[in-house]
Amino acid sequence: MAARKLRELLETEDRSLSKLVELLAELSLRIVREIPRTLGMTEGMNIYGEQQTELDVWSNGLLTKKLLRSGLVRQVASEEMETVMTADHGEYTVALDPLDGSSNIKTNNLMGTIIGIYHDKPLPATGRDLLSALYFLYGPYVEAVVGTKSGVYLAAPAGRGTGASKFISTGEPHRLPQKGSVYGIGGSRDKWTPRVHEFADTLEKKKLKFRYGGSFVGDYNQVLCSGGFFAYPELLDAPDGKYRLQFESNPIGYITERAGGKASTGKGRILDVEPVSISQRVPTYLGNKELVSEYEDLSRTSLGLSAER
Ligand code: AFP
Repeated sequence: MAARKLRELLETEDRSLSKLVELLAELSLRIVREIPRTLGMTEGMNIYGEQQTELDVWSNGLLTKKLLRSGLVRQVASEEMETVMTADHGEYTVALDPLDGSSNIKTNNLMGTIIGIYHDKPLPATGRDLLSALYFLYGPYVEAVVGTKSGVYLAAPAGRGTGASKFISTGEPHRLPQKGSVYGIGGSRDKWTPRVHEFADTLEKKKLKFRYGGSFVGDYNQVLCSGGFFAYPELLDAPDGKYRLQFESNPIGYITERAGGKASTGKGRILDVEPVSISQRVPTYLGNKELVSEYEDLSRTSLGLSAER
């Protein structure tokens, strides 16, 4: 299949969605340009008690303002805001993690922007209702990973022109490789539950290579491209793990399923979790179907065991 501009590829599915993704792609390139100029921390905390970087605040402001003024988006919720923001009109609802992995700024490691797009659904919403989900990975190059009902497209700003028109995709939907070769698991090892330890041992025995950098988009992208398993699991002191259902687990879970993989809370499908609040967290297990199912089986059989290792 011939290389295609991302905008044109999405236009064949839905004209307005293509315009929205075009705007997001443009903004992602602005965020990347801003990274070296805005390296500091703020005094502020987000609603989860995490200290915000200047770039968290700046990118949240940029995305929220531009989306609400676009005429396309009626509601925006963000990991960095306590309340859902509303515009007078627009057909889409957007859930944002404006700068995932922002604590990686000081070490110049991977970061990204995660976006869930719904058609006219109030937030919080179930992942089942997502129309599209995407992320931009800020690595050696900016990569757009866009999941829609027809599949997952990877694109890089390798074309001519400015902003979003530059993003070029092979035009072929991406699938998780059948046999996985890498894995990553977040959280401190001393806080992993016995079943998470046991499953990490299983993955080692299967000769998967451990790769972990502390940014969801960066770590997940390795699994999407090489196949394998990625989790931010339940922890002994945080049974719901770290990831926010609306802003992290649902969008990446959607992309995983569209690429032929599986996205689980350890007990069931992430996209089926009924949301109880905008800030809700869920344990998150993603990757090749057989591996995620194997973890679910282990989880079922070990339920009721003591948390001591
Ligand atoms: P920050 O945005 O504060 O850097 O958090 C990033 C994150 O939510 C996610 O991107 C990482 O996978 C995870 O935290 C890393 O957490 P640990 O440091 O606990 O492994």
